[in-house]
Amino acid sequence: MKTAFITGITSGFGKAFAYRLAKLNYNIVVTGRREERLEQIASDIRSQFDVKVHTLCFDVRDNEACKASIALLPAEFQNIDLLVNNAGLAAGASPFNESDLDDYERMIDTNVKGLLYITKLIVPQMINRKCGHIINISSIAGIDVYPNGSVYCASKHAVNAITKGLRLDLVKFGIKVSSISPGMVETEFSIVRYHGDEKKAKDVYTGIIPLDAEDIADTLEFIVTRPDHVSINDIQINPKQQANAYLVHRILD
Ligand code: NDP
Ligand code: 8X3
Repeated sequence: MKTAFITGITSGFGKAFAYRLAKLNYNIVVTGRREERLEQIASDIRSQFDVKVHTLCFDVRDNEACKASIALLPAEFQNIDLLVNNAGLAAGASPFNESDLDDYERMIDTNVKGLLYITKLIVPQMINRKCGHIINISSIAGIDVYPNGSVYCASKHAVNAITKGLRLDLVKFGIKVSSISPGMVETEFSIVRYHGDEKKAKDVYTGIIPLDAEDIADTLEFIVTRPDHVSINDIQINPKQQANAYLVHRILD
């Protein structure tokens, strides 16, 4: 059986990935900061699927916590075949001159530095074993830049550069590196972005049918079920009503 390590499974894509990979018969290591949710999801997955689930509760922005958690992985979870770097967020949506430096730091520390901390810790055993697959969750924001989103977009452009760089450096070890770049998907993403304002978060999806987390889990399933010799570099997936990062056709009555 293969083992997957998925960051940020307490909601949204990560939660859907955890169930999907368990369904595909992966043992999984699942992470997040909200411990109660993490344990509840892990226990539900154990009750539904005949797989092993190990939980690690830590903040990906804290490199010492990343190191300590991964160092304590039980032997049976140490050979990680698939790393899904999913934990991430947007914080705020305002013009650069009105936006908040703390929000920039949260996004860069989580989306870029957190992804690097985790990857740095997991890649060495992939290199030793000359196999493995890394899937980074990027965004349409890594392809286009939209108004009021410069730093979130910058963080996802960085994810794309890291993805391409990893692919160049790891190809000789037989390690595949992919990314998924979704457009608008209704999860807790917008609630987090608007600092808990549920009305503003809901308004993001007015007049459109957004994607949902299962659509992104379908995309992940497609990538991980290709034959070993096939590497999917990136999949960009939008709702039908979204043409690019800033052109959305809303149907309002
Ligand atoms: P959610 O807010 O629903 O989920 C985010 C997950 O990331 C949570 O499980 C959260 O867990 C975890 N997380 C956030 N910060 C940290 C941290 N510092 N340390 C550890 N875990 C953390 O959002 P989505 O599922 O929508 O987002 C998942 C990824 O997809 C992100 O990288 C996002 O940028 C990207 N994305 C989202 C899109 C969307 O429209 N929804 C579109 C394109 C990309 P906890 O709070 O428990 O730590
Ligand atoms: C999240 C989707 O459109 O807000 O990455 O950039 S979007």
